[in-house]
Formats: sequence, C-alpha cells, structure tokens
Amino acid sequence: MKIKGAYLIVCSPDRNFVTLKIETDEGIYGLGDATLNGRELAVASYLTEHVIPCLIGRDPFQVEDIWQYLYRGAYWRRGPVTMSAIAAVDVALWDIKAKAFNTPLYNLLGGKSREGVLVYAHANGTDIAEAVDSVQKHVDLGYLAVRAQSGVPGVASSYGVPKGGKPYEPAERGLPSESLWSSERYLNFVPKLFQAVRSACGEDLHLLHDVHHRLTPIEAARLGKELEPFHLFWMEDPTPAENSDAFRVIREHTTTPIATGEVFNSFWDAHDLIRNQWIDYLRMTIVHGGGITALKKAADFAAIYQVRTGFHGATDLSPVTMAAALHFGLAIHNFGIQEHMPHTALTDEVFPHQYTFNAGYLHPGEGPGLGVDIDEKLAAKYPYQRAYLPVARKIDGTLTEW
Ligand code: GCO
Ligand code: MG
Repeated sequence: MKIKGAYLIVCSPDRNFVTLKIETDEGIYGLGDATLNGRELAVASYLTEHVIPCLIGRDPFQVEDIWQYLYRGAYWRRGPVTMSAIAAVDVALWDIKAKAFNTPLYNLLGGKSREGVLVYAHANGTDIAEAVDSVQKHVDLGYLAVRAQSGVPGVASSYGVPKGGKPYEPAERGLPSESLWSSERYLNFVPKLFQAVRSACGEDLHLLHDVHHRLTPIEAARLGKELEPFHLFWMEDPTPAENSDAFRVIREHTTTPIATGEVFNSFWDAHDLIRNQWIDYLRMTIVHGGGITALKKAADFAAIYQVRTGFHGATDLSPVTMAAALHFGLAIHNFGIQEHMPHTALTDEVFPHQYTFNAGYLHPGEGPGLGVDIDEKLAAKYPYQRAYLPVARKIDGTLTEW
C-alpha cells in the first residue's frame, strides 16, 4: 500500500477544526485532527507546505518511521504547531492500518484492558447554587465524575463559566476578549464551592477542578490543602508547568492529587514531573502531543511511576482526537480518566462517529479504525472563521493567565 495523496479540510461547524485526510492507492483513507485552538492556520500551512509533499509514495504502515522522519528529519523540534502536524499524520496512519486489518484501533494498541473509558463532564454555574445544580444534572445523565467550576464573587467573568446560559465554549470569534482575575477572591471562594458540592452530591461522585494555571506554587499549595476534606479526584493545572520544580512546592504541602499537561507538546515537558512523582495524572492530548506514537511512549514511561492518564478532551479537540483517545484509553494499562466535553450537534453531524456514552463510560465502538468520518460536503458549508481564546488581566490591569 502507498500513500497517494493527502489534503486538509478546514471548517467551522460552530467552532474551527483542521482535519487531515490521507488517501492510499488501495482506496483506504485515514483521518487525523490538526486543530490548535486560536492558531489553526499555522498548523494547516505547516502540513500543506512542508509535510504533505514528503508523504506521497510512502508505505502508510511505517508509522514509526514516518513519525521519526517528520520529527527528527525536520531538524527543528517540538512546539505546538510542529507536534500537532505530526500528530495529524500519525493518527491518520493508525486509522489506515487498523482499517486495513479490519479491526478497531484499540486492538493495535494492545487490545482492551477494560470494558469502557471512564469520563468526566463539565459542570459550571455563575454561582455556587447554579454550579451544584449543574453537577447534579450531570449525575442524572449518568456521569460518575464531574468537574465543577463556578463564577467567583467580585470577578466579572472567568475561565470555565458560561456566558448567557449557553454551554461553555472557550473559543470566541473575532479578536480576543478580556476577562478579569483575582487569585485572592478565588482562593477564598473555591473551598466553599466544594463544600457545597460534596454535601449535595455525596462521597461517591468523583469531583475535579481546573485551576487553569492561574496560581503561584504556594497559592496552589494552599488551595490543595484546603480542598483535602472534599477528596478531589484531581486539582488540574494548579500553576504554569514550564517550571517543573513549582510542582515540588505544591506536592510538599498537599495530598490533593494533581493533573497537568494539556498545553504540553512533548514528552520532555512531562519528564521531570513524572520521574519526581510530582503529578498523578498526565493531561497531554494526542493531537498536541505528537500523536498516538508519541503518547504511547509517554504513557508507558508514566506507568512506571504510577502516574495515570487523564487526557484533555475539550471541544477544541475534534471527534477524531476524541476517538483516538478512547481507543488509547481502552487499551493502555495506566489509563485514569478521559475528559468529555460534548461537541455541538452540528459538529457531531460533520464528524459522524461510532463512540457512545453509557452510564459514565465512553466506548469507541467496534468498527474498523478510529470509527470517525467527516462529511466533507457539510463541512464546506461552514468555512473557517478567525477565533481566539480570551486573555485575562488582574484587577490592576496586569496581564495574567486566563
Ligand atoms: C480543559 C481545558 C480547556 C482549555 C481549552 C483551550 O481542561 O478542558 O483547560 O478548557 O482551556 O481546551 O483551548
Ligand atoms: Mg484544563
């Protein structure tokens, strides 16, 4: 089998997605997600101008060699644009190979290690009462794990809280909006949120919370300590992770489990965090982390240190990445949990998929390959629209983490 051609489908069915389609001379094709929220066209151009010409005529079964060719062969390494482009190729090749063997992708990754993939949902509200209500609604839908976020009194708008009753979607068309942030107000508020959620929902529910990189290490240590009575499944991205040592400070003060890595694009971003056992869950994602080939190595390394996976799964990761994560999560031994932020009905229509939700678990389905397709005619009706994530400023105007 040979790669005959490849092209990109850039579309915006409610939000932007960049999808790579690789075609072979035997009629089998594979899909890969190349979406990098807010910087989509940089990856599209990297693939079209620099990567696709190198793929034509290659054997699509040589997944490892093609990965090395694109990573080592470019000389310039890492970075979200490069690694998302490599991931798109890698996932499309795994899809082709599994389709060629007429088997679901998880069988090429070691086979089933469990019956389903435990997922967590997003609950949010503008205040504690709304947030508790939203957690309860997700429990009623069957979720066994729920992330709780709430508006903070005295902070006009913040990460994770929907505007005007709509489902939360961080990307906004037009130029970046600005929101306000106060760590002091947030720190005084969050323990009250979790006290209310725990007492309303009981001890069995897994509760998660995303700090979204906004605290200093010692502030995060305080939060972790104050949340201990509420037994969180994890506290996510407590502080920016460029400096791994920051996590040592947090770890020295609290037993609240820690998850990080959604902005990582290389195993090397996570290396110190894992080998020092400063985190409990690795949140890298297949699309931004260089694909299945790269993440399999990262997950195997993490397994040695009892660090489990908890892959990023927000709406900016297309159904192609979601399916890849589900096959991956079903197969590896040290799977922890998978984020599940459902796409809009229109996105689901553009990307017909086999994965299904049942009683707290997602299952990738038993069809060959990833089990996801793209309706190119429908996608063409929704052209790309420039969009950005918001930026945040402290009350005195200083730019800070959103
Ligand atoms: C999460 C993430 C997202 C990101 C978004 C950025 O935990 O799901 O933090 O909400 O902000 O994916 O593109
Ligand atoms: Mg997050």
